[in-house]
Amino acid sequence: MNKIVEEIRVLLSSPQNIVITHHYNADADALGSSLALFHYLVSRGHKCSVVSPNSMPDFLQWMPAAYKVLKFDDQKNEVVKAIDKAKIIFCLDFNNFSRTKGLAPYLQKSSAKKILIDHHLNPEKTFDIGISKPSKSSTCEIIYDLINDLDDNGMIHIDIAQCLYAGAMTDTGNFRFSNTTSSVHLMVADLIKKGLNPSLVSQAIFDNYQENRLRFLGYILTDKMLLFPEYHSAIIAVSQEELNRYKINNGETEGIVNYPLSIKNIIFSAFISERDNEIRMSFRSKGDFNVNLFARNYFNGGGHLNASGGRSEESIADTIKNIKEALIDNKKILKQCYLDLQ
Ligand SMILES: [Mn+2]
Repeated sequence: MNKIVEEIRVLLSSPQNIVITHHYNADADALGSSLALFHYLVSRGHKCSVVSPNSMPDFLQWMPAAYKVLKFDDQKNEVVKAIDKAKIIFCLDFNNFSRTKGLAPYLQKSSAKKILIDHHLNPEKTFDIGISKPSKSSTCEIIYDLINDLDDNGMIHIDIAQCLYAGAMTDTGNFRFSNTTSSVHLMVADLIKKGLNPSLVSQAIFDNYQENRLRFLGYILTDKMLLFPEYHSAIIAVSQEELNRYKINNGETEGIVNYPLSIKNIIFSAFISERDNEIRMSFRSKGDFNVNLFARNYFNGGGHLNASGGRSEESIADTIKNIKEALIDNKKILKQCYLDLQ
């Protein structure tokens, strides 16, 4: 028997006050895994709150019980109260407290047992119990495994299934990325047997945008995508002014970084956006080009082998320049990774 699972089994053997939290700017995996775990723990008789560092994007509001999520940026008192009462804090889809921004000090000073459940590389060693599985498609899949390991597969109802599917679908790029394992397909098969309708979840996430988001996409792919064929790379950078002009909200740029990878010879893509005086960067790759390392080495970030993020304190123009220099540094590796894919 797995020691960590047994420890969690003991912790959950009597009703507890529990907080579930995830990283800043929640995506479908962060929110989906949190709400799936929430529904499961509530069914088992625990008192549970999901706490988010900031407000969630519109395309995730459909998730069952999303309206109950407490947001630190505008419900600070309720969040602090929930953390004070908690005996257990589940930390999902991040492995470094700094990823929760303003919420981090409250989580760190809490005396609750902190349980990490995550699939990013290089976890921080500050959690009491850790399930860190970078080989898994998503945190949602690890939550599914945990529920199974606790012998509660029969408790997975439709709300849990929808949340789990949403995270696994988006973190695998609709089951296209290299993290699309047999285990994630087996999970999906089981969820469908339990009544999940995959196309409803897919529509709720991907077919719910306003016109402006598609116009924006057209604009940036036409006018803003820079290609560097010699490095098999692409960079897209958008300013705050451009986001304002197209009324693009937080979260609505999600996934845009993947578009350049559909070009035949491109194996690395960077998306840079300026918001609230901060430059955020997303990196994606195909094959063996390690963007976790790339983000760590050059941009104070990290993530997975083929998907990562970073930050820049500099202007957009200087950030583009820095990425280009990093690409020059990696020219040989990029070429080799490209050739390996042919
Ligand atoms: Mn994830």
